[in-house]
Amino acid sequence: MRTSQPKTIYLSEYRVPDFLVDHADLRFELFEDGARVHSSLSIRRNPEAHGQGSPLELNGDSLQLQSVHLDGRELAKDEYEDRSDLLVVPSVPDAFELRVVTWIEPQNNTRLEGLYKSSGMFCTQCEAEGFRCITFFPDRPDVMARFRTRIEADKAAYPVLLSNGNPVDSGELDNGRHFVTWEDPFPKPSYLFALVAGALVEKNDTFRTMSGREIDLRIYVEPRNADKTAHAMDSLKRSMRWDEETYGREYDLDIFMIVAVDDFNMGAMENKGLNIFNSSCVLARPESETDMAFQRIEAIVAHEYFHNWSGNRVTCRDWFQLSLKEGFTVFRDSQFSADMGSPTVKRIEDATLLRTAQFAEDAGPMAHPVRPASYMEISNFYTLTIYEKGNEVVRMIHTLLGPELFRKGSDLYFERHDGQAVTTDDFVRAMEDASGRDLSQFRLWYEQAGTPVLTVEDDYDEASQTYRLTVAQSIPDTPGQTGKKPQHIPFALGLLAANGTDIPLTLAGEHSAGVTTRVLELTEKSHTFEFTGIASRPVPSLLRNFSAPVRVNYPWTRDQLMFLMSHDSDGFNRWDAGQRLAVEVIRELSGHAEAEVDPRLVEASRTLLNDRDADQALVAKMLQLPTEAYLIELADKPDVQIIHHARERVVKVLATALREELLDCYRRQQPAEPYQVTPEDVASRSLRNMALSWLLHIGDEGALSLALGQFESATNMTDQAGALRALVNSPFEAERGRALEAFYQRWHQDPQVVEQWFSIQAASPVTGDLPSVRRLLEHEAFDWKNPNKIRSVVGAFAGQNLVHFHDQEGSGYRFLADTIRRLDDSNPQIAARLAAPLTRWRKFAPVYSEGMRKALESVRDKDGLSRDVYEIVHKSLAD
Ligand code: B3K
Ligand code: ZN
Repeated sequence: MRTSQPKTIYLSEYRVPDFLVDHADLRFELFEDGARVHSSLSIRRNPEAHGQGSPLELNGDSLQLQSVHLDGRELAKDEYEDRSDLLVVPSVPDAFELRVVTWIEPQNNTRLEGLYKSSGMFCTQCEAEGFRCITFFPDRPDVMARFRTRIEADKAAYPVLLSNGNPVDSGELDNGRHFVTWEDPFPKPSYLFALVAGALVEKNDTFRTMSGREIDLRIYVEPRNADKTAHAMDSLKRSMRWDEETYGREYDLDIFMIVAVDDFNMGAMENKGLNIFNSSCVLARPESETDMAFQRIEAIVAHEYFHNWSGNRVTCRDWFQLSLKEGFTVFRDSQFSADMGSPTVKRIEDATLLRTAQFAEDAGPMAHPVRPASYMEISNFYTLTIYEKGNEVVRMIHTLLGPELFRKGSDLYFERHDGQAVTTDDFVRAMEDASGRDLSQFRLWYEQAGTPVLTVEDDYDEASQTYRLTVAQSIPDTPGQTGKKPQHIPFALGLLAANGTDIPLTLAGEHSAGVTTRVLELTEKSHTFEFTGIASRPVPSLLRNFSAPVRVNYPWTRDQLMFLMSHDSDGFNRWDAGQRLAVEVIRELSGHAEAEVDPRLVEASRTLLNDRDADQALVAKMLQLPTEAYLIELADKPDVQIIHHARERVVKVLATALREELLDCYRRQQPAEPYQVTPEDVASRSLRNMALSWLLHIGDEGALSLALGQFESATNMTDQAGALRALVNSPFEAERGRALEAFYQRWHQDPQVVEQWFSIQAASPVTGDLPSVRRLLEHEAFDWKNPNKIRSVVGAFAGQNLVHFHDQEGSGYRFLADTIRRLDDSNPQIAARLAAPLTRWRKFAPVYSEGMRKALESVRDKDGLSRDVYEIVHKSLAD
């Protein structure tokens, strides 16, 4: 039981390490009842450290220490101290070899940190602090060592033995055992260490780098998944080529390996030369995975690959700098995805995630800057702020510098810091040095939490033909931060003339350059910009392409929004105008059951459905109504039930009014075979499945037979799951039950498909009531030890099925609290993640917030709470 409060770690207390490790020579003896780890470290005092006589301290977690040798001599028990989380050797020379033997139990490791077993294979997850669960080590990213790793295991059960780098030796041992030794020539922090042992099949390919080296590419999977690797392999080759062309970055080892494992706490991990992936983020074939999965896999394969430079060759000095690698790498992968598909759609997807989930995080009790100043448990800081806002911050630098200077900056950064562990400040400095721009005020984006709000006012003077725009910024207070300074914000905008064309933008005192989108730089609390030569009152198109992660308030009329929807040359803002219109219409209905749905929304949707010339990928996005989560985020003291019903009504009104157009759309949108994940085909499938789901929502009999036909004959999972989801959310009870049953019978041997089957039900307002969700937890395919299964039922219920989760009696909250308490002992990282929906309790109307608070308190009162959950719950309940 935890008796004391977990410690807070502060950035301001950062000290360089007292000791450095040049080499780490590891030997793993893997058995069914545990693993013996022999570690031999060449250690020396860090010449830059202050405490020159300081004792050696190595981190450890859940280790059984068997022996310690210093320069070949075994230390007596009184020559070191084994505090469970630290091995202390008080007296050591300036340079020495330390040999430590530990015993660990991977088969009992349910936290999935360090070395553990997943479906019979051994695998590791060391970021952020998992290496200390394997052996004693200075487990911090600024200690970079060269690793040599020998793995020994039973040959029949574990024919494949992998670690980072290149294989340098292998051979047979007694008792049917064998070994392989790997050597990684690049010094790396312990968090990038990886080991895999299992009965895996290998899928091969090669890649010729820009300098002509041939790289051996391998994807390792369990034999049952052998037909699901092609897409990841293609994605990997595209990523490698793209990083050469866009950033001049070439791969450095001779082998690049990916391994798929079923039990994994997150998506994937960029271990040097040996990426380990959650199966659901790497394995796909058209029959069993959806378009969304295909796109996600391409992006994650790219992300992990890009880390080889942004993260591995240049790594983080400490975990406060996490966004140095994550924000930059998300930026790189989103540029890549934009280049591979539709840039506008990618931008819409990124902005949607940011505005729905990161803005909510930034407005809640866990709000923190992109570079946090303190934490209790670093695992809690793999957040949307670090990743997605971090991406936006790098994107703003790209916008301010332009692509050429940004590339100069990234070249300088990689060159200057190759092989080093650095800070976000080093990154910004490289950008400054390469461009000559001063980014000192811009650095506030890393230091200040909270989402800036831009309030825009305008005024047109016909006599002088000038248009004046005043933009004021304010940044809300967040826990521990008040009275914030104005930030440096790139604010892209355009002005539309009455005929829908862009007006050339000339500021007072300038000569016209004919530019129609300008990036204004906001640095003060308020700015007024005066545009000249404006013949009539324009409609402003603000924050084009979402040029900064901010909220914009401007009083567009609904007619202006309709106008922007059809005329704005900025695709993102066409979409955004539609979202704003829909938000207003839904809001207007909230709590007014009898109010009419504004016919303008119906007409705008009709126009979109009929517009065959428009980019169908954008049309598909524009027709999607804002999610409940987004509507809640925008509202003050939201009433979830009211929002849900208002949105439902709009769907019903649209589906009823547009029945013919939807049927026509369904028939028209038939992508050609074979299945391809092009923006066109994805849009086509998305439109037809949307049409189907709207029509089934209103119980349309004609659509029912279309859905049943599609469900039976679909040759890809996007269409099959699309039909299933539409049926599940329809009033056709018998058909719904039969489809769910048939789907499970067909796919029960494929865990990834079963996860979809779980989440379609758990996220549905129709089938996802709490008793039904509880029944899913009893299902034969559910497994409390598998994070994907937990996410697909509990995560889908609490994160997407808002009408049931926010049941006014509080049953959904109590259920989530019970789940968190249950998981806190076995897998604290997953438990802490699941708590996110409850942390927002203060935002909601009292009828909800009371129950949420009580649920949090019941978690707080559990004995022996993990540090992960402790931090989240205590910060959420703090005054
Ligand atoms: N770097 C890993 C995330 C590790 C999370 C540890 N709790 C994956 C990624 O961002 O690429
Ligand atoms: Zn990453």
